[in-house]
Amino acid sequence: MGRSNVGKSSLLNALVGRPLARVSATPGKTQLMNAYRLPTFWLLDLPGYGFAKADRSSRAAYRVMLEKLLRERESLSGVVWLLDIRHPPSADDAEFQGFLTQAGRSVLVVLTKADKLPYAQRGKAAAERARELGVDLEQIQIVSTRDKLGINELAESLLSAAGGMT
Ligand SMILES: Nc1nc2c(ncn2[C@@H]2O[C@H](COP(=O)(O)OP(=O)(O)O)[C@@H](O)[C@H]2O)c(=O)[nH]1
Ligand SMILES: [Mg+2]
Repeated sequence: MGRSNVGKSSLLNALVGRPLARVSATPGKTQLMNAYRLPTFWLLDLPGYGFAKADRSSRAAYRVMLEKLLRERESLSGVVWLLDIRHPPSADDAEFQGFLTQAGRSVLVVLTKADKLPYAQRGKAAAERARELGVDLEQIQIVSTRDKLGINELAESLLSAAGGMT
């Protein structure tokens, strides 16, 4: 889950090692919830929030879908929440965090597009994001699909998070 254009589909493809999910040249392309079945669990690629062009009724429908998923889906073992490593959480991110907190879901924060920052700045940026989000640094993983950074580590975390829930 995460903002439109944060890198959800790219990360999903990097995790499974195949181009299953469509990576958008134009933001806001993934309108449906796409489910991918892996050997021991499913990955859901959700439509991103914060797409400025969406009209009011589709925003409302989106919110209902999201709240229903987070509140009611018993088989949902956790949420992988993607944020761009370079930017503080937006108002849309804060709203989404509210949904997550209310639903009491376990969350793994993934900071995307690390290649966009020089190596030496990544640790500091991650610490800032952790502080802004109010989460422990250990709850955060840094990835770059472009540089194939952190993908295996994230896969390990997902496997262990989903492992007890099959
Ligand atoms: N530099 C860089 N660009 C990325 C990375 N991951 C995704 N992108 C680019 O960001 C844009 C949006 O990616 P996409 O996966 O479609 O995002 P989604 O809307 O969240 O599914 C595309 O142009 C991707 O090529 C990354 O790790 N590094
Ligand atoms: Mg997408």
